[in-house]
Amino acid sequence: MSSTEDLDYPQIILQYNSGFLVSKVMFTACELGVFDLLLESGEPLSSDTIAAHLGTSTTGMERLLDACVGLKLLAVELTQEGALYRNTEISNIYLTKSSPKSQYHIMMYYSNTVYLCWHYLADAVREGRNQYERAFGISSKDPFGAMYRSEEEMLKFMSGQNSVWSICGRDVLAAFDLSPFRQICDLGGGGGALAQECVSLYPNSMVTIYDLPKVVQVAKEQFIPPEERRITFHEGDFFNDSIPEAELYILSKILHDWDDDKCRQLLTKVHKACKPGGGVLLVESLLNEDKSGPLETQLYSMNMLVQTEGKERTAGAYSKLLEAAGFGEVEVKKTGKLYDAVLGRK
Ligand code: ASE
Repeated sequence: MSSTEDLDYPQIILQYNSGFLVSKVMFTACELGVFDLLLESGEPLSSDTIAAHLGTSTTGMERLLDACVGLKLLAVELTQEGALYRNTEISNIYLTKSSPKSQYHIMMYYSNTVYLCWHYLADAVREGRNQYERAFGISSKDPFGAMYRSEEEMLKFMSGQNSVWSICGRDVLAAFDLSPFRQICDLGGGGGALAQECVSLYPNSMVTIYDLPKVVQVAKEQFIPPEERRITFHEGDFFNDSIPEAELYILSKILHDWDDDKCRQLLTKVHKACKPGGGVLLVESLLNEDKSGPLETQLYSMNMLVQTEGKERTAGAYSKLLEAAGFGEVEVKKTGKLYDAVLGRK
């Protein structure tokens, strides 16, 4: 701590105290369409104009905009007509709905679903399990039954997961040279953004998206263009149904949903289905071996507690799971971004 800092109320406590307010301000400005309007308008706007366009109160909107300025998500200039607000470059790229790198959908998922589960974080820690019963009044036995409790929730989750790959997809797929693998199966591939990134980076690859029938149906109808011939679909439940043969299996943010037993069960099944010489690519956010961080991953692990049966793990822990299932020559690549890559071979 620096000598100028007040020990009676250190900066770190002040900041963490209001951390959740910060998230909700950003989520709310996104949800109400503030960043979209300012992008479309092409010129700075007053809070009254923004409030009128978005159908909100003027008093609420002015305060929301000012908080966004404090967060550096908006810039303000004082003119004769009063304060005028505009997007920052970061907001234009990541917080507008139409941008190719938009994080809008994951934010809406955090704001309207994840946020409600986190209300019961203390209960989750006491009980060591997810909080669907308290948050939504539904059984927590089957986490994906709960997460996909309605078509709308499933769509929000799929869109949210897809938006992450616009930022990290290329890095995790380029971490290893996957060009020798032609026949790829993306287990739990969801909306298919990673599969699309894969066929674009490796033009000779064919990717089968394996997911629950209702997920595959939505992926076909709403996410993957029908002219994309290099992507096919396989409907099933990877714990209870058979897994098709492939040269490479991608398990992207799958193992973090499950406990060690279920992970070993799934990886053993994948190992049996895998062609000799083939492999498995795990895409996950890796914890440091010494438990020192990264903070974002430690927080994700808490989120896995409130939402799933899983947790985030170290590269060492994933290597052990792979080896227990029969995979060898395990290699780890940290990308420096949120998600990393672990490759095992049969
Ligand atoms: C899952 C991923 C997520 C299951 C539940 C989830 C995400 C949010 N909720 O496999 C997206 C990634 N974010 C986190 C916190 O891991």
